Amino acid sequence: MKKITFFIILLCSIITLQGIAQDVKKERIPLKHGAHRIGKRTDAEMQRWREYGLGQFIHWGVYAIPGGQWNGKTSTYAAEWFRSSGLITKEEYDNLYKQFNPVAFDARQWASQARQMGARYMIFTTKHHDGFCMWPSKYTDYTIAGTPYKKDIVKQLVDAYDAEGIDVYLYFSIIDWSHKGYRSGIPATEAEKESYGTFKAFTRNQLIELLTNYPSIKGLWFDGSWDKAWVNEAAWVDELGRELRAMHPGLIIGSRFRADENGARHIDSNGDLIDDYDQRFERNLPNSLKEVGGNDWDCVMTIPENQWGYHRDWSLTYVKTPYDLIEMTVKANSLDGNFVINFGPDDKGNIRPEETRIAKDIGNWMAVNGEAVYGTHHSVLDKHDWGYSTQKGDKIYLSVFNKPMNDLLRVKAPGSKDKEMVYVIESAKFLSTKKPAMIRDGGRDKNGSCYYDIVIPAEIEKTREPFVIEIRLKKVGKGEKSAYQQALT
Ligand code: JFZ
Repeated sequence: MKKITFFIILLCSIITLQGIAQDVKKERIPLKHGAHRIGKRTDAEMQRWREYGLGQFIHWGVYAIPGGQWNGKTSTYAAEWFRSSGLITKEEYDNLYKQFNPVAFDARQWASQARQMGARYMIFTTKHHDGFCMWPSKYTDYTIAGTPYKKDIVKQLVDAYDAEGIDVYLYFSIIDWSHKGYRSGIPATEAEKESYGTFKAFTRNQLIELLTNYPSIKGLWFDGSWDKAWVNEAAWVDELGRELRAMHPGLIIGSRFRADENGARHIDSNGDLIDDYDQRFERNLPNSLKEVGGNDWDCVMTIPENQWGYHRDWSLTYVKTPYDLIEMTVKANSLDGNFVINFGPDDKGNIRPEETRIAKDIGNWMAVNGEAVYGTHHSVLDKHDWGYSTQKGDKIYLSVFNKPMNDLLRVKAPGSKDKEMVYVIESAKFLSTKKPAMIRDGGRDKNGSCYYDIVIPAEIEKTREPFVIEIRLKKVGKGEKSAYQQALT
């Protein structure tokens, strides 16, 4: 008897302790500089961002001159980091801009190519870590104005992309190797603090300058914000963010701009996303909605393995194919994110032929199947091995990348809470041929989920291309299902 009492007491204390532990976990830390909003933004500008589906990134700067090679030596480093490659002296690199003269640059041609690819927004590197400004900044001489080319590149791009109806976002690196006051470590002495203060003022001035010069832009895409010195400035950076937002209503800023007062980046000390969308999926797509955590997010992707800026030699790593990139685009949208493909133009202002071909192929596919991407989100269906599904309103898009050998596409409809009702496929058509699909009934499982086999016809099969089937589901009485399916097939 005593033993039983002991065990009951033990059990009760375990349960109570667990309860306390959970309460402790839930307790929120008061934060001044964490997330300023819980959950997604609900305004029209952010809704527009959410519907882009596909974007273009452009990394362009003086690093395009070496293009990963110098004095006959090739760097396997990211080409835009060439200043740190060890193949060039800092002095040589910092004088490259005196030769920057992209005579072939045609902003309208780039914008027209981007539109043809199906990009709905574009992110442009106004300033990368080297500090070189692609606009004539008043606050430094290290800009496009000091090159033989002279003309404002940011302005030309903003105007050209605006004219194509493609929203522009400005990439801005906090790291700036060209500024005397820039440092990565936390300033310790008064002199260091003062010097870092000049860098902070400079950064603020440049950001205000960008928003003033290019008022049509929709957002800022920050990078290089991981230095301890910057992370340590949580209050100041938060205030700067407020100032920029006040200047530019609707401005969109990702999670790679500022840290909270405890140094937490992207996700604050309470687990909430800082600012408007999650930037942590760079070159690394999530695999489930759980990983996404209910936040908006983007995934920026290179075409070779890890080259953002122009590299002359693309034979060093695997180069993604248009179908790889299309699959990633659809996958991103099936998990509520945007996918952004990077381009690295050369020093003359040409987009390399490989990138042009890829853009064209993606554009041709998007022109037929883009409905499965734009304005869509995750669907009510489970993940299937043949590909990804997206949804817009009551239309569900099945994007097929792994076609079954038997040319039957098995689809599992969701289970119905009402035991007497089941889901049937009300309509199904191929986006490429616009023809309806034949469907075979595939039975029902214990949970009330119904299975259907969509027949892939020879004319789709022979294209050997990823394809999309648009379906609509309908809830019917259990008994009606067989009659309905017979009528369909
Ligand atoms: C940064 C840059 O250093 C790089 O040159 C390029 O511009 C890219 C878009 O951004 O690189 C990063 C930044 C963050 C991560 C990885 C690479 N990250 O958080 O995994």
